[in-house]
Amino acid sequence: MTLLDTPSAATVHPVTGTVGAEISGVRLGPDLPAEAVTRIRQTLLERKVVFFRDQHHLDEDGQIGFARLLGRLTGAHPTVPAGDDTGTVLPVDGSASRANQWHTDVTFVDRPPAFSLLRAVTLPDAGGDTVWADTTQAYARLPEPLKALADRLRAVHTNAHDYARPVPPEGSAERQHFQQFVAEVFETEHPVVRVHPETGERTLLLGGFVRSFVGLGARDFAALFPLLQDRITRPENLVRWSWRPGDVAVFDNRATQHYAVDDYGSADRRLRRVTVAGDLPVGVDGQPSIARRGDASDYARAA
Ligand SMILES: O=C(O)CCC(=O)C(=O)O
Ligand SMILES: [Fe+2]
Repeated sequence: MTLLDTPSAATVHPVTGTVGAEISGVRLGPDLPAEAVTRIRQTLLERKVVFFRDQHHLDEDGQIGFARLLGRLTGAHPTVPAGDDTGTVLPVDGSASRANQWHTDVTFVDRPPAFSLLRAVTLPDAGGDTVWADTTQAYARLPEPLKALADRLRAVHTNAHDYARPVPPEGSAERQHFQQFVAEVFETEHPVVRVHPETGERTLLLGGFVRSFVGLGARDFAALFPLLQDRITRPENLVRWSWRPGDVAVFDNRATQHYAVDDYGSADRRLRRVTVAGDLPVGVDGQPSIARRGDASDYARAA
């Protein structure tokens, strides 16, 4: 018997063959029964992303309270100011920034979040989907020689990463967000293959904050990074979600990357994000990640 047919009030509906599941029959909130929390967590570890429709009752406190059932929270963000009094909610607003770049959340610090929870607030009439990639499946689907190569690589991640993109125009909301984002520079060395602390599975840790590979020059990095990153974003590893009002998505940030599709023009699109604190990643050789610049201990221990 797999998890997908364990009896419970919560019903699990796979969205693709391997990644993503919609869970129905639960009303999210701080007082969710322990049995439902266990089932959600197990489904999350198995399917990497879980979706809940029609959570119209869920307000900001409810989102925070539910997130706490999955673990201690981080601060809203290491550099971007929180959007609430508790200091744990990150406003996601298309007028300030659009995450149309593949990434795992906050990998530029030494302890990236374990889980991210997104709650839809205002959505465009059409478009504005989010796509997730399963980095565990991506690793499992690598040919053996590429696994062996990845197993031994370490990468440097930084939030001052966006050299390739033009700096937004002065005075714009995008410029203000960009300046906040890079106000303090963080740099962390992570293993490219991480052993997941809860499942023991090997999973690729790359994404848009990676700037270099340890021991390799810029040319080798430029050749090798796309080779591995493009394996992650193959369609077999993806799940795409079309948001509706009342939706909540929770993802295992240790086993996914995501991308916010920027196809909704000037329409309003706002979500609220809360993140659950994560461990220090460890590579297949047992070597942990190393913070090289910036102190994110306040962010990781927040609330
Ligand atoms: O806008 C989205 O769908 C996702 C934004 C994002 O990357 C995040 O909140 O971590
Ligand atoms: Fe993100």
